[in-house]
Amino acid sequence: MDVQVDFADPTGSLYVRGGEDVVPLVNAEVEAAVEAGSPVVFTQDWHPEHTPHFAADGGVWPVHCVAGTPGAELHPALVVPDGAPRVRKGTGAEDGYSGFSELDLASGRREATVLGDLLDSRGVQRVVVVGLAGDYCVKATALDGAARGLAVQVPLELTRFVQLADGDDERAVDEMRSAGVEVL
Ligand code: VGL
Ligand code: ZN
Repeated sequence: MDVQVDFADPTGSLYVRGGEDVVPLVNAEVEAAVEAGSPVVFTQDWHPEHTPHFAADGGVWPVHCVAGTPGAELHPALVVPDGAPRVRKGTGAEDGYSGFSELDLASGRREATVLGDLLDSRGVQRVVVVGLAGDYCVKATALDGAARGLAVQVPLELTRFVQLADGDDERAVDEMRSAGVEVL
């Protein structure tokens, strides 16, 4: 999830502390998955210049991951296997958290991304959710995955938390565990 410059690089506009440290571990997980013949999907937070997701437009976040900007690129040290699908989310007037769906803040409707179909078409029953950030995108994706009936694992070594408020990391872990996500 969202191993992008704005989150994972210390110069990023929404730097998640320690984000760069997960990159080599994520690479190892990706390599292991590829060797096992398992599909690997990369997500990118991919926002318009103006969205109610940003503080400037009524939301909570600094401007980040604007479509097509350097900050929205995947981290340069991230190894992306040839042909690995990318799912972009947060692309409209939406929140950008779950890889499976986007909430259109204007209409209040939740719409599916391609991720669910992609996993279904490959017969995937178990997913490992890694990357950034543990209290937002990783959590939302893990919860949606569990709600779809997937077995979901979140290895804590492979994520970092934004922690807008103290304890957000523990609350996110509790929430995921309560939903049946295996937090390792
Ligand atoms: C995320 C904050 C704002 C995430 C996205 O992908 O975790 N967090 N936008
Ligand atoms: Zn975002």
